[in-house]
Amino acid sequence: MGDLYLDIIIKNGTLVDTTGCYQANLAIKDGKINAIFRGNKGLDATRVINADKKLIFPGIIDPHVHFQLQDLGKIISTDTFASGTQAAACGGVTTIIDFANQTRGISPLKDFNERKKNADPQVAIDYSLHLSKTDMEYLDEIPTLISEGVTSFKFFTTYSWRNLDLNDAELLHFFREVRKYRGMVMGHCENDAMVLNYRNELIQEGKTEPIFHAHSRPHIVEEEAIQRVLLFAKKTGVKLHLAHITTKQGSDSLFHAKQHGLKVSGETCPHYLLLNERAYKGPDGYLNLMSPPLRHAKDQQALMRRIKDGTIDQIVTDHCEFSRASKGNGKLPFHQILNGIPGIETSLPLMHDLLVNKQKLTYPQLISLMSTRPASIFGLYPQKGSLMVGTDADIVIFDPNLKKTISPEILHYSIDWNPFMDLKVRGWPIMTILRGHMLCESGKFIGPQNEGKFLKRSISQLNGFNYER
Ligand code: DUC
Ligand code: ZN
Ligand code: ZN
Repeated sequence: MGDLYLDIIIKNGTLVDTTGCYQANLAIKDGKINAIFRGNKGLDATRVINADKKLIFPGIIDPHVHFQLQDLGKIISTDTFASGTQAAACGGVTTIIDFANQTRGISPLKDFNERKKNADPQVAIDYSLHLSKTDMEYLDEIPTLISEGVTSFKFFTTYSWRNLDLNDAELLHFFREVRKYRGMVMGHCENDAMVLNYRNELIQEGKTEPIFHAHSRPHIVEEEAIQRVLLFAKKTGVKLHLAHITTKQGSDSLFHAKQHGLKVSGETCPHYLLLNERAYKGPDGYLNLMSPPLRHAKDQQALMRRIKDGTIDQIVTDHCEFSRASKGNGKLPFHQILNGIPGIETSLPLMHDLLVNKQKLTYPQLISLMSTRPASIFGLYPQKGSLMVGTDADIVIFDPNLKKTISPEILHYSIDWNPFMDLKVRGWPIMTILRGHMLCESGKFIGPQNEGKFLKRSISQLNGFNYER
């Protein structure tokens, strides 16, 4: 059978990419998509999968996750790169981008190398890293980082109490340097002084329950910071990506910036679309703290409009998993509770149910938001984010009619709680394939545990835009 003998043939499925949905068979050989064809063609394979009434998606890409989060050198989140990437695979995710966080005063190259060394032996799916820049030292390492495949540089406008923020002068200087080397910046945008001010007022008034986390970071906190960094991006010409937009005002600012021709993109997360401030009430309210905080129905409707009109480019999870104990078991004031919730395993089924089943977006729109745009924004397309012959065979087989109720028991996280507890969805991934390796089948991780590889990204076509020379 020679070259024509294939590893996997997926028959009778409906393939989905950004151009449309079409009935075809897909063949995999040596980790790549080898053929897309109709009929029989006399091909044979080690495994033939009948995907009748199933959808075939390119692997989901989540370019904003925090596995094995460290603070001051200590791991504080509950997952590891191993457990996190296995849960991701069970949710149909085949590529993540995590972060190497620069420790102030330390070489970011060193932080990057350590983070990579840590992740490499553990990852079940492919991954890349953004570099979070926390001071003005070592800006001269940017070109070396870019040549190592780190092309996106994160900044924070807040978290001064954790030494993560850059001030305005630093931001402008940092943007100019990244622009010089043709990279892109990605921002967590909240006004630090306002957060501190609101927070102190609330604490002085004895208002320390979880709901006051949201009150300490009202809409203006996000709106101001987004508008400021957009101005800085305009001034310096750097490509800018806005992380986790939560407000109507933030998404409107992105819309106007795009209309004015800025090289800018933006994202939101399933929790901002599905949960609101009410999730901070009740005995488990403390678990749902993240930043920026959950908002109101009006914001959810506005975000949905900006998804539909193409302003919001991608859906990411900002996955950051903590146990009840590490969140303080409900005994801490809001400003001492660790921020972050899990989301990576449920993002595809939740977004399929919300965006396709309920909001009537098309399957190509869903795949654009969760695979193709993330790949193209961060320089992974077309190797990732497409179903094209010759590209990586990262595939999700999705049953659009399989019904599930979200609960910790059906998920692969290492925690006993979930922010989307008891939500019912129709549609669930039933197989996940990474470069031809079957990783998950029928809700179980069955694949090789460390088949994942580091993806070196290149600056050409980052954000879907080229810098003019
Ligand atoms: N906020 C962040 O900025 N990072 C991780 C999780 C969170 O809630
Ligand atoms: Zn953030
Ligand atoms: Zn984050």
